[in-house]
Amino acid sequence: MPEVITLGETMVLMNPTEAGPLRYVDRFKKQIAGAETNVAIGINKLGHSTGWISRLGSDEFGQYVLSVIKGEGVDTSRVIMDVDTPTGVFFKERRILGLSQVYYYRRQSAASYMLPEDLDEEYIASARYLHLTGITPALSSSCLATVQQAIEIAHQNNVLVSFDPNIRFKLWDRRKAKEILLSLIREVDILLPGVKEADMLLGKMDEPEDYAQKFIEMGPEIVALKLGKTGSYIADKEKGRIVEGFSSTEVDAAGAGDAFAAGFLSGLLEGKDIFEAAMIANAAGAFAVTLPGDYEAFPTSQDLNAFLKGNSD
Ligand code: CKP
Ligand code: MG
Repeated sequence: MPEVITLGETMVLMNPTEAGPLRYVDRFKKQIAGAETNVAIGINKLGHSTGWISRLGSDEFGQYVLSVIKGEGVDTSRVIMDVDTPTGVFFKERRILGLSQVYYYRRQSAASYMLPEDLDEEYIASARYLHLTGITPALSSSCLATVQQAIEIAHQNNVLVSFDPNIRFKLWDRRKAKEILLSLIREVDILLPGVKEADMLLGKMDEPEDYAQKFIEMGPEIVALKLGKTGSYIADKEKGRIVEGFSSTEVDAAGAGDAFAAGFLSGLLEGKDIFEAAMIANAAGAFAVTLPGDYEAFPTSQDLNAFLKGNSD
């Protein structure tokens, strides 16, 4: 049974091979993308077993997504293939001056129909970590109920829950996002927010430690606040500090947060302390941004060891 289980939607990504407004772009590379499978693939590359719970359409795109994820070594035995609903699709648009964005075609997708009854309790109970993100509860009320139920199962079975808020304003409005995400954050063990997400959830604060402190008061045992190239601020109930980041050449930032989560959970699985785990997480994040696509540049354990050795010489 997998050491880490994730749950969420993975879509076909139509990734333009050229920059510009999509009305002028006519070439795309077909890939797959989804925050939770990014994490599962990332942990797998670092040498630990992972499983993914979801629904896909029983269509060509669903078969494609399934075979890529299987091919990356993630257990897909609990994925439901649904004949009545389609696999989600999204497009990236690469522009200058922060105008890059994504266009989702995922409303009423197969994954948006996930239900608490889809969850195999024994499967989740046998894992060490359950990784969730704030994307899934934004997809539908049944997806929110599924996430809540998965957390409940994890708690009953001493499985630690890690959570990346991954706030997507294209999926829900600010007020609802804030209310639901804060209620979920109270239930998780490890929280992995970006600093902008922390601003949105808690209001602007002066220092990383202020956000971490506030989140810890709410419930999580560990907070890893992602600070971009600076690195991350890591805290638990007793201690906290910045762990410096690594520089790398950025080609595509999508997936960096997921590589961070993969590195952090892999570190914890190996018995590292929170600061060592954060160093691995920062390094995985530095790898992730170097290629187009979400997870293709994530490091293997050999890559990571060579990189860390090179950076310590
Ligand atoms: O926050 P990240 O850039 O790491 O997340 C990227 C993923 O799941 C992307 O793969 C996309 O499929 C999504 O986030 C999403 O639903 O937005
Ligand atoms: Mg993210």
